[in-house]
Amino acid sequence: MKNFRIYKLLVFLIILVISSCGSDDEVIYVSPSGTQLVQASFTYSISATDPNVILLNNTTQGSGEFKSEWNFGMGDELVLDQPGLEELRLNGAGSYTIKLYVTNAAGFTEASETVRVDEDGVCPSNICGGIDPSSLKGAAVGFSVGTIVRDNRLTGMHDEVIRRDFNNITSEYQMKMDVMYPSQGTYDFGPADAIVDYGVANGIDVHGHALIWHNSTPDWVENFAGTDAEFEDMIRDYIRTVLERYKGKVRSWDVVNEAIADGSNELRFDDSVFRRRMGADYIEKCFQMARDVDPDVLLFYNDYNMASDSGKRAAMFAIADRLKALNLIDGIGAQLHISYNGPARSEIQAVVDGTVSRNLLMHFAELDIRTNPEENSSVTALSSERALLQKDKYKELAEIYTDIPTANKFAFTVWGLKDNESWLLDFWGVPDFPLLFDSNFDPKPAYQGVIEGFQ
Ligand code: 9MR
Repeated sequence: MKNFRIYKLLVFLIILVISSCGSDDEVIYVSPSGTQLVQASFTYSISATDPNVILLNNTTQGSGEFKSEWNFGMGDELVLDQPGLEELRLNGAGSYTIKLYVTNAAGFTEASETVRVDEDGVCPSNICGGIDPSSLKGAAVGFSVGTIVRDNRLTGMHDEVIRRDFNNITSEYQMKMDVMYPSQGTYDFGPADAIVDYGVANGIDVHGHALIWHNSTPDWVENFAGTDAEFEDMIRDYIRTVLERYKGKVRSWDVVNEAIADGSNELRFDDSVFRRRMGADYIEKCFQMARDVDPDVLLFYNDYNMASDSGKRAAMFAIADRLKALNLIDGIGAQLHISYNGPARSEIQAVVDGTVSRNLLMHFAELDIRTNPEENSSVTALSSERALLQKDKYKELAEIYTDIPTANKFAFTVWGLKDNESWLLDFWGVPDFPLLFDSNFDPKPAYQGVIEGFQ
């Protein structure tokens, strides 16, 4: 008798644990004898003749008698399941949670599915208009969504968020010359390999950034001891070594980054050892070197302030035209480090229009949107008002990008994952909140803005 009570208590506890651990989709009751178990389940398909109708298929299996009842998620009474497929018409746009309750001698079990409907009818695989709003990459149709990475930020939450939301990665600084080629004849590919391997292992495209950048030149290159011809050979060798190593693994490269001088819109001279040593056509030379090594990898020219500065934009398109005439360039990267209040939509559109009219790929390459750009600002937190203005601006960028012809789309890349990791904090020395996730990896309104803009 005592044993029987303990047995009953144990069964009660098991029922309690199992039912409280189950997800919303799954409530399991077992009989005290452990027999007559049954688990509710169903699938659905969209009717071939009416896009607003789904056909419910009760796939519950179990021994003995059981009763199946539907809750169609429209506030109705429970409806007894009929033999064969059950037809259900879902009229208005929205989400419907359909539940199936199955009862037998052991108790009842339940299964549920949420079905989305838009103006065209039921959304196949819950993706409306081709848009899957549950992630950034899901919402982006026909192009990639990128973020930046470091080799020591590829695990834990970084890894989870990258794999959930992004299908393109750019190394923030570890695939630049000063890291990969620290001294003549000695390469350090450790961090770059880790990043590229991560991309390959996870099916995420890798965008190489950046082969030639005046701001990431190692000292030995700045002070190169040989002749100009030897300098050029050294650069050819460097480009060959890097591109061969990552052939088939890196999909695209920024070959030259930020070649245009602020103010004059001429090529940088004093601060570019490449321009000084290789001549006014050094950009064409570098692109040619890259093309010769890997004709399949996509080659980009990347620069900043292309929207806000029409003079710089013209200078950049002049570079692109020279490269295009030689068939050496595939796309343009517009960095887009911008603010919540500018540049204007029309200025951003002008970058897109110039790129599309040249039949080049458009990379929105280094997106971040400052919320605290005012000089001498004492702001230390993100107000809800600024968060919404930032959302609007991200949405605007996403809309502009989405409207680009498919053949010219490439990637929409945000320069950082979460606010407290942005380069802008050090650069401006004031608090800011420029990215899509807050410091806890929680999506901000800006994240929603991008999803909305992609639709
Ligand atoms: O965000 C990058 C920062 O962590 C690096 O220290 C810096 C130098 O390698 O580069 C920053 O990224 C720059 C990018 O490569 C080119 N456009 C401007 C970016 C911000 O400075």
